[in-house]
Amino acid sequence: MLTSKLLTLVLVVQPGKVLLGMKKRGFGAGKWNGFGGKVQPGETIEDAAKRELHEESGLTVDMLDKIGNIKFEFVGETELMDVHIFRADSYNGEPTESDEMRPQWFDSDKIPFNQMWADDILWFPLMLQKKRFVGYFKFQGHDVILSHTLEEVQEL
Ligand code: 8OG
Repeated sequence: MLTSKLLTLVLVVQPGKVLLGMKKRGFGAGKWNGFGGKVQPGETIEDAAKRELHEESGLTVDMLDKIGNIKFEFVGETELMDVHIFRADSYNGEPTESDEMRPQWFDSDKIPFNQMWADDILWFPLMLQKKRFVGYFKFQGHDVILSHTLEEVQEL
């Protein structure tokens, strides 16, 4: 049976650019990504998203827009990763390197997809257009997508 683990992911967006962090250690190390991590017991998903954003980038946000939910299955593992994705269009503070992430702004047309999770190239365009989406990706290892679904939705 598959159990699932709740995770958050926040993309900070400004006109024409998006903030990513180079993951320095742990799961997804060596990849550019948004900021996020595991939801802790007793915490709402949105509070976890804000906490992880702050811990990893130094930024605080008042408002997060819920934009996506993707479930990831890794062949041979019994735990699904249930990732709740948010977009922030305004923030407070300056991006600051943490133990886990080195933040950097990227032009929206120069996102380094070849150094990111393989699914990101499929849903980043929706995220940048403020569209909402749900998806399911089945991975073999960390680089190969065996099958997936991805659809735009009106509400999450
Ligand atoms: O706590 P930890 O850093 O291990 O959390 C993993 C982070 O990676 C969390 O923010 C969710 C995110 N993440 C996945 N899979 C994928 C993916 O395929 N694409 C992107 N962009 N992020 C992912 O767990």
